[in-house]
Amino acid sequence: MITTPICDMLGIEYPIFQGGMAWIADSQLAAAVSNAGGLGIIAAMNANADWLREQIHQARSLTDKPFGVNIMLMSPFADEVAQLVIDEKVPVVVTGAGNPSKYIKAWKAAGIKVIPVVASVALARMVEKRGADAVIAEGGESGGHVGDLTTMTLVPQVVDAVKIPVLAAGGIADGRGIAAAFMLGAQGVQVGTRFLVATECNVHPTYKAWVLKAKDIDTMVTGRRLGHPVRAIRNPFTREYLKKEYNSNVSDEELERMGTGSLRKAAVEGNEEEGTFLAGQAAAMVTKEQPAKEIVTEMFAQAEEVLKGATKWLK
Ligand code: TUI
Repeated sequence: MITTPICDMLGIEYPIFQGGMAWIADSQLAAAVSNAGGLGIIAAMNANADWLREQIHQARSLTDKPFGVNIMLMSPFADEVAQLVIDEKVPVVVTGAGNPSKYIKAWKAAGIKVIPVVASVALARMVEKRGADAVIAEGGESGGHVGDLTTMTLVPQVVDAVKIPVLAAGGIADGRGIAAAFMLGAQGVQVGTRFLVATECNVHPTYKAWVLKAKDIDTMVTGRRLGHPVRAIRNPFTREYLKKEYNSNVSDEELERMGTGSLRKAAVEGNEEEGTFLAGQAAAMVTKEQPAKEIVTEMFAQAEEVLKGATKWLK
C-alpha cells in the first residue's frame, strides 16, 4: 500500500489528485475519484459562484470523502469563487494559470488546504512563503495551459526549492509515472487525461474518442502568440489556428475570436470542426474507458510492482 504524508494531511487513501479540467471535471467525476480514495477536484474554470455552489452541493450528496475545487485564476469570476470556497468550507483548493498569493491568507484563515499548481521554481518559492500547504509541479507534457519546463526537470528543482510537499503532474497516466514521480522526490501525482476517459466523466463521447485514439505525437501547443499556450489534440481546427498564429496578416483579435468557446464546443458538443480538445501527451497512453476506482487501483498496483523491480538494472 503506497501512502505518503500528503494522504494524512488531506484525509485521502492514495496520493493522487484528479486534474481540475475545465468543462470536464464536474461534481460527478470529482466524487467518483474521491470515493476511489484519491482527491477528486471540481473545476471552477470560467463559471460563476452560483454554478460552483451547485456543483459543491452535488459532490457532497455523492461522497462523504474530501474533495477539492480548482480555481483557474484567469477566470473573470476568480474573486467570487475564491470567496465561495470559504463560505462553503471546501477542504482543498488547487489553483492554476496564475499566481494565487493574494487569496492565500483568507483561505488559510478559513482552514482550507491550499495547493497551487506551479510551472516554475520562482512561483513555488513564493507560494510557500505566502503559506501554501503543498504545490503541484506541472510539466509541459500536461494538457491545457502549459509552462515551458518538462515534468522531469521541473519536479526535482521544485523539490529542492521548497520544504512543503510536492506533487508531480504532466505526462503521468500509469503506475510507471507514479513510481517515477516518487523517484524525483514528489509525494504524489495529479492526473488529468486518464481521468477524462473515466466512466463517470460526463465529457462528450467524441472527446473521449479523440483521447482514446491519440498516438504519441498527436498533441500540439497553440496560443503562444497571445501568451496563453495550451496543449490540445491535433485536429483540423488546431492546425488551422496554428497556421493563423504564424500569419502576421491575421490579427490578435481574430485569433482571440477563434479560440473563444472552443473548449466548450469540444467538451459539451463534441464539435470536431470548431472544438479544442485539450489533452496531455499521455493521451497516447490512455487506451480504455474504465471506472475511476479501477483507474486508481490499477495505477497504484502497477506503481508498487515497478518500485519493487526498480533495482533490476543495478549490479
Ligand atoms: O491551469 C492549468 N491548466 C489549464 S487552465 C485552462 S483554461 C484556459 N483556457 C484557455 C487559455 C488559458 C487557460 C486549461 N488548462 N494548469 C496549471 C498551470 N498553471 N499550468 C501552468 C500554470 C502557470 C503558468 C504561469 C501558473 C502560474 C503562472 O504564472 C504565474 C505568475 O507569475 O503570474
